[in-house]
Amino acid sequence: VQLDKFRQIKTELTRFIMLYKFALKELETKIEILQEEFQMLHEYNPIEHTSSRVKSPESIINKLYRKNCDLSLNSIKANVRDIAGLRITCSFVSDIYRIRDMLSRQADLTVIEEKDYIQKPKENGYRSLHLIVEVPVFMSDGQEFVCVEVQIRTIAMDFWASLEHKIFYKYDKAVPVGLTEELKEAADTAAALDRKMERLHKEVAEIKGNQPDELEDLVRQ
Ligand code: 0O2
Repeated sequence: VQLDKFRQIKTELTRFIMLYKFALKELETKIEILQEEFQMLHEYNPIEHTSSRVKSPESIINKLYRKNCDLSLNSIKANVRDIAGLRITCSFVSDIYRIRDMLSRQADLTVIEEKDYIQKPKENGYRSLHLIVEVPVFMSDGQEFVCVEVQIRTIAMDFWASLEHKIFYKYDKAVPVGLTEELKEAADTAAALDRKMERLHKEVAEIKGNQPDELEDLVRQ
């Protein structure tokens, strides 16, 4: 009887984790399509790169403990909405919102939460746009809706966040005050760089917009 129970739990768990992997695959495909279409129509790709991960069991359990929730698949599904995570790194801040809008318009995807840490950065300086989106996953025995956390940020925001993450864990979450202040300053410098790059990008786009393109040149000849 115990062996049967064990087998059943194993099957349930495998299926549970698979759902998140499939949800990520679906979202990744959506992003690839947007990238290709954008490149074709605008000769410009707003996405630098993407990465994805499925949260480790240790990290899921830690989060459940932190939130004081019980340990069951239903509780995990309801309380840990970043089991599947997709990170999209863009060149410019305006691209972040452009991608958010493009995703929101897709009929089979629902944005159920948005946290804008760009308009309202965290106290430590962290900036990013976080979306919790729900995507349908079609399995052999029916359809399930699965949550994915999408983090959209610029290269500068990503650079900052990865260093901060390393420092945070190096000091076992007790970062010295001086370092915290310097990190905050670095976050503000990164934000200033983002503003400057955006302005330059717009200037270049305007100049390009006033120049004849290859087709116009061909027609003229
Ligand atoms: P990992 O290793 O990326 O998985 P909630 O889920 O809404 O109950 P939570 O988890 O605080 O609460 O959600 P939030 O604010 O959306 O942040 C979740 C994720 O954003 C984190 O995941 C990080 O990836 C990233 N993040 C948030 N704040 C910071 C920060 O100050 N610095 C850095 N470097 N990253 C941050 P995890 O689960 O913490 O880690």
